[in-house]
Amino acid sequence: MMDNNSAQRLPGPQAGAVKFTMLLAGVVLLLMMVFGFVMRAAQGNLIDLDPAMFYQLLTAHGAGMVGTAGLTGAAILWYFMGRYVPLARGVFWAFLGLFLLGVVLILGAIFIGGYGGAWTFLFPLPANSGGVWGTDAAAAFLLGYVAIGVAFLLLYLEVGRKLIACYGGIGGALAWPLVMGKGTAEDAPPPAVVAAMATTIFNTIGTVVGAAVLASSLVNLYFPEFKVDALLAKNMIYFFGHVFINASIYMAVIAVYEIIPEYTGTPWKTSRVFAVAWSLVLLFVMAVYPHHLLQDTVMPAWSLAMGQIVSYLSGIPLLAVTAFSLIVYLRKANAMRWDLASALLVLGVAGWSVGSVPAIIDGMISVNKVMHNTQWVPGHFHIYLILGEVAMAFGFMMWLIGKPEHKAVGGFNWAAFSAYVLGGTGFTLMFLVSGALSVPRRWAVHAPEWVLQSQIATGFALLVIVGAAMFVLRYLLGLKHSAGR
Ligand code: HEM
Ligand SMILES: [Cu+2]
Repeated sequence: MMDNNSAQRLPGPQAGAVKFTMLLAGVVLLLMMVFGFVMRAAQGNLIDLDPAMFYQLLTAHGAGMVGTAGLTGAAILWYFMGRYVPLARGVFWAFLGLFLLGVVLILGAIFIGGYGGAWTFLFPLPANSGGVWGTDAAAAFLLGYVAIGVAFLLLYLEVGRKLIACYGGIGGALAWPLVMGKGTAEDAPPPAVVAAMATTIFNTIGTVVGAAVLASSLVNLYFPEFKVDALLAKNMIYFFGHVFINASIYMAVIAVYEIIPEYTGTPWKTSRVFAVAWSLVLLFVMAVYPHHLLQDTVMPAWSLAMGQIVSYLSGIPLLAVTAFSLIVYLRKANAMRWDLASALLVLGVAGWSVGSVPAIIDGMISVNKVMHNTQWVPGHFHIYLILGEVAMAFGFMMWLIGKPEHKAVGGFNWAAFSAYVLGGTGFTLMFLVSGALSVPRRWAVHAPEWVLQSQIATGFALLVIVGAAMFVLRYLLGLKHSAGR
């Protein structure tokens, strides 16, 4: 274990690999945003798009965005864990290689094979395409996910075993002595380690469950007599999908814990409340997934009731590890220095916290009856993805390029930040408005009375893309001078 304070000043041991990954991620985010823009423009009748192509874009956008969110989260986790434990370099390259292999398979399945069954690959949709795509395309898509799943398992295996070895087991890394009132805050692992240990555990479990349902779906594709229980498959898929996308955000917040102290000069220590909240996050993030199945009346009633109750409760530790911790910390700190990196990181925490509110609302059975499968759903998750996870990823990228003059909030940077925040807010609000008006989600063609909302949203989407393109450009130009990180 390295001394926490001296570790803070060292560049990440695999800074080059991480910087390269973030560049790839930035470019993919932009491309996927353009796909999103095209879909919204088609819903607004601004362009003519073949519905089959809409579903291909929807699939690519969903899988591509969720995958990239995971990729950026994992890169952040890897970068900062390298400050505390000795990580084997080859593992990150294997992770990236397998990840890219998965991307190639998925893109091939969609744009060569015509697969358009959405990122959730809900059984038996991959197999029942109604002639739109073939079995091989479905298999390539599922195999792409398997490659990405193996990539994540490898990464977590390395991070998990090193944390366990260096911090005295899982309990030690999760700061359980502090939770029990035995240890002191001085001896507790730093916030980043607690977050890394918790995400490693729950996303490993989520990925293994995902791998199991992927494997059964793959066998079923070629041997239909091997039957998969549809309800069980749905449970496993939503468990995996829910846990994976949440993990991407919970990994990205490590950047906030590690970088913000540089802007205040005050170390960020693990407190007892913080440690308790992270252990609750670890449990709740897994227990809450039935909120995706509230309309499945065949589910046991207790599990749906649990989904709703845990949905309410999980807001508390979520806010405790994000907004509340940040506010408590900033009050202790003397002064906060603002630049593009710190502004984006704080935006990420705010966007994540705000986005959890419409999510919890939709997790209520009485509301879900009305809002299920409306654009309310993409409304809430685009808030905590565009203004949450992706904002934190961009914040990390801006911090990586070092020099203060590249990050100062003024001129170019201010314009980029404003476009991104304004665009992101307007774009997601239009989804929420459409959802409140019962506009269904995932429809290629919109009824005339829904078109105006889609058109306004398309304009805001353009603003988001302009802002994001400016961040990526800034990053690219700044990379040359980024040797210190
Ligand atoms: C400029 C930014 C973006 C635009 C214009 C955009 C647009 C869209 C549109 C139009 C949909 C389909 C809505 C419907 O169901 O009717 C969608 C779905 C989705 N988006 Fe985005 N999006 C953006 C950013 C993001 C980001 C940053 C993420 C994640 C990191 C993301 C993840 C998703 C996911 C997971 C879906 C659901 C796909 C499905 O229903 O299968 N999007 N987006
Ligand atoms: Cu969920």
